[in-house]
Amino acid sequence: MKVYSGTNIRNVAMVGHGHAGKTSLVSAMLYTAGATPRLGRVDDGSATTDHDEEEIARKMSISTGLAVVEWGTSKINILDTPGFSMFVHEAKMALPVVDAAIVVVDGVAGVEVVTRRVWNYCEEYKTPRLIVVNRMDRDRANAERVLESLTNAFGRDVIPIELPIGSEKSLSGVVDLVRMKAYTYELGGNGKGKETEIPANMRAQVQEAHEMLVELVAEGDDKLMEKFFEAGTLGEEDLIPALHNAIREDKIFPVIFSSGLGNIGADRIMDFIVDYTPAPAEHEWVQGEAAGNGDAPKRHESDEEPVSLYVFRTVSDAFAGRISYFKVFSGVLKNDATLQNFGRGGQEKFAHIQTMQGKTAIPVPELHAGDIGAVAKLKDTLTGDTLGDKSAPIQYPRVKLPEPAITFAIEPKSRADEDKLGPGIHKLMEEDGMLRFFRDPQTKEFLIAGTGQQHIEVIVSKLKKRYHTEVVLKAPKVPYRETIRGKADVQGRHKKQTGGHGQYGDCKIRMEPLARGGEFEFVNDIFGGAIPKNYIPPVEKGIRDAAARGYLAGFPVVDFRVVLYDGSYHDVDSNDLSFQMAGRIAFKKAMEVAKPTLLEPIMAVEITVPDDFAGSIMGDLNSRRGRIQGMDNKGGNTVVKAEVPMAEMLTYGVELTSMTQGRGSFNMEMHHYDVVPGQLQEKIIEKAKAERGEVKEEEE
Ligand SMILES: Nc1nc2c(ncn2[C@@H]2O[C@H](COP(=O)(O)OP(=O)(O)OP(=O)(O)O)[C@@H](O)[C@H]2O)c(=O)[nH]1
Ligand SMILES: [Mg+2]
Repeated sequence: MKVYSGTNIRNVAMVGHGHAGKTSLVSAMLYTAGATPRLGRVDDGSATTDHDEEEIARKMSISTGLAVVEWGTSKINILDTPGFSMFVHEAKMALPVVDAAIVVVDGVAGVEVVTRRVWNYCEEYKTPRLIVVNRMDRDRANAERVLESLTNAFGRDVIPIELPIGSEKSLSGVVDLVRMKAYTYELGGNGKGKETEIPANMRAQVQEAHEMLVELVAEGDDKLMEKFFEAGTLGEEDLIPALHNAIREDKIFPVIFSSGLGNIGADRIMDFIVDYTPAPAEHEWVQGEAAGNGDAPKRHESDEEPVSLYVFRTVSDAFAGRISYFKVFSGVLKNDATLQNFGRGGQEKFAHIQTMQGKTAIPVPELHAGDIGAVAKLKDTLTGDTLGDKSAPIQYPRVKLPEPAITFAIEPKSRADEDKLGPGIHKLMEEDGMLRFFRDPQTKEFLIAGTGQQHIEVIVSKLKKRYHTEVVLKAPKVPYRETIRGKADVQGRHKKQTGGHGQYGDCKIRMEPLARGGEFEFVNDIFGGAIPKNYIPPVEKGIRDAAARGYLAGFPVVDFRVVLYDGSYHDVDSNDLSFQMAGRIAFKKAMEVAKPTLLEPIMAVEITVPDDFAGSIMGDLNSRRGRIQGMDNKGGNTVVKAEVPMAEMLTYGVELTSMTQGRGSFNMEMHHYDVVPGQLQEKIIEKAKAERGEVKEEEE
């Protein structure tokens, strides 16, 4: 592959709702540009950017794939991102390294939930957008209706710069509303459009759409406006650069039409990318984060600046090891360069730099500012890291990801699996920013958290196939706690004075509840040496130990205060251990009278569903003991905020998917602890005791 630089580089991300045909369109572009010998298909596992085992098995993208086409004098790096809601954070992670997003919309469904989601990501990153209405060959595909849904959702700056010729099975080409030319294709052909006359029956419609476009472009530019008023129209020599600028500035979002499967219009998408989306060099600069000294360095995407690059993706390949995908934001990266990792310290050697065509590496001698590449075997570099010329430090901002929405307890199937589990998951975490693995300090279970049921299923499958580790998933145990609602005033005395060296400890305590979140407070209120100073910490320790082991059902006791106010000791027989025992006995006696009760974690949940589902979602939340906190309407979607006990949400992801035909999404985080209703307490206590095989501890 040739070396490209400056204005000959384009970086785009394919984004959009699942199944809109992003991956198929990438395959169509590759085939049309001669990069692959035949048209790859998602359905038979031959699509270049869905090459992972899991992607092929599930016929959907799971992580961002990279493809590259040489089109005319330009090189286009294409990042194919997943559209399924559980993996759509990958689209967000791609945006900082591209200069435009290709928003792919289904020709039948129009704007969908994830279309809006990725649109919002683009707004956040100010990413220029080109909208492709794909799958126009399908039954009931309808250009007019999809355009309407687009302008309804995203405003009147969304405007067609093409119109389709024919529809559904008779789709045969497109009319370019800028150049006013028609192109026809053979369905399933080589993808090269043949220039022809605009069909006579479309002329009036085309003329009208052309005028609308010209007016919108002229509106944004005073000089063009004048010219437009004088001449009554604008030529393509004016229109193309003006559109290019308007798109770069997010003032216009043009719409074109295609069929990925039928290979219609892929050549036009590449033409449009080259003509209308900005080259990296057109950005004024790329902003780094403020450094320790308060300076926020920035770089022009120019070969003249010191080399710097940002790692946006990491893959743990079972054979090649770790592969890091990066964008060169400034300077020229030469093969075999040694660069500094600014976040972690340490240096990395870039041996065998390459550009990726799906899973295939193509070696390159150097990569210029604005280009995207990959390298294997960096030692300590992970996604989000910035590396570069040691003398010119900079750190590009990392992408903020949401918190995981679902947690499972994970258990190895066998002893052999146990040893492999940790290392395997840690490898997977390198490539997956939404995967979490930790041990619950209270229940001692290993937990695995992710974006949803299917995400976790993918992880389990990867563990099995890549790392030959088999696991069992279970709903995680709810981390209940215990507390008190009443007061107590008790004595705890530990005495064993029969023969030999005796044991003696004695304390009097008051116990009272604290506000939620108050944890534990110990107050020493001993006057006159009823207990010598050195025996007071042992009393506290005895109480803490007993509280950690729980009273009702083995859950830690929290939110209470203990005041130690009296006691007695024995000159010979008293020691640390005896006072610890006295503390434990006092604690238990106090719990008997202080009205112990169970606490459960309450989650703050935010659920987004299409409006039609709002009613049933709220009803369902009620049955989960949820408390609705608010409701919001966001263009066709209802956002419900609620507080719901964690115990009722353990498998919510699956249930939400089935309640909303996969169109709902949710997020939740720990909010506070609250008292478990009486009738549930008994069940939980019984169950916990049974699980522990509880034998009541002997009174000391
Ligand atoms: N009829 C028709 N089917 C298409 C077209 N493009 C894609 N498909 C089919 O639609 C399905 C989804 O296509 P993909 O390319 O995987 O869609 P995607 O947007 O990459 O989906 P995710 O990766 O899950 O976000 C596959 O079965 C394709 O064969 C098209 O233009 N016309
Ligand atoms: Mg895909």
